[in-house]
Amino acid sequence: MSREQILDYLEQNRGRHVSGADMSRTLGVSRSAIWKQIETLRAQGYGITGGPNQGYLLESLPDLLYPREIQKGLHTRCFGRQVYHLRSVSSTNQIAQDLGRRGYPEGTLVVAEEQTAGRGRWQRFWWSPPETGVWLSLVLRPQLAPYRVPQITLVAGVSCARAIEDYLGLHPGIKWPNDIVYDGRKLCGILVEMEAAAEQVHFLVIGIGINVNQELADFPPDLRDAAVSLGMIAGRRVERLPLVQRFLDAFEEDYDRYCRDGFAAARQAWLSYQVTLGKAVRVQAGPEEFTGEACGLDDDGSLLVRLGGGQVRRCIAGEVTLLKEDGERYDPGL
Ligand code: BTX
Repeated sequence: MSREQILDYLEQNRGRHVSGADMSRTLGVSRSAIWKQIETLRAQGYGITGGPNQGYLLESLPDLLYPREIQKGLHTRCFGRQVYHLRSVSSTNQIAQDLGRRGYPEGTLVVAEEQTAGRGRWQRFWWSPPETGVWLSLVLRPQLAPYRVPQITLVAGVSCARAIEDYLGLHPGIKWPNDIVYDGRKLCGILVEMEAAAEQVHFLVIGIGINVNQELADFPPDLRDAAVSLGMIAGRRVERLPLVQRFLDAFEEDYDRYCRDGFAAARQAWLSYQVTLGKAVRVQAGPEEFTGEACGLDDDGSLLVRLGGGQVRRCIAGEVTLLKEDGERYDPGL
């Protein structure tokens, strides 16, 4: 008899007390063994009332991203079919990279309640406090040349925006390449890391961080003007589980389409969320910095920027700050 079976049993009988004796008969184990497992489930956050003599009632599920709970509502073929859940970890990308090197299959998911050294792009940090956000990483194994990897980053951004929109009815924006923003504040960040040879990607790790239930005062002072959470926008507590499930469903669908048909569909979808084009921008690309007007998204996902002299520059990777006409920062420019 596994803990899982007890949970299934309680779930099938949601809303009514089930007697320890009935459970013991159906599952073929002693009442004291059941009681022990119930104690463990309680420690894991399942709200189970009652005892061996009163019967048990499952009142609430934990607000934690347990593999079982994620997988119950998932419609994917392979994303999230293998899940590693951690209470606290340095970085889910770090763990997913280790798993990738050890040959774990496409779709392997690492999800944590907290990251102590969450990372952003260019060695920046990603603030990931306990139980208030979605901090996850996926291992992917696309048949892809490394130069096309920035497109997958855009695909992930679109899927994330779509999941948020489907779930909460909010229309978030995407700042090139893939900051998900709301009213100019950062809601979600995406970090793609790869291991590749010259011609072929070995595997990718796609890391997604979504702020969900932090309040403004919870944010570190230097992020308060620039960051936002879904709960702050919705004005209520937002459940994380359905968000994770919708993201995995959406991303697998978009990723499969990308692998099959190329970038065109994701590009169109990206355009429907973007908040960068038509704006004055400053671009930091490696050691170079230039300003101009963001004037298009190229077929390969590069940002096109028209410089003062009319010349158009393509930008494959870089950091974009939206500017006001007078060159002042327009967004908080994280
Ligand atoms: P980024 O380099 O675009 O953004 C990092 C910058 O964003 C930081 O320098 C800081 O100013 C700001 N920032 C840090 N934390 C937050 C936050 N919680 N909300 C809003 N702004 C913030 C974006 O990098 C990529 C982030 C990916 C995070 C995921 S979480 C799961 C996975 N594991 C991991 O270590 N990283 C990824």
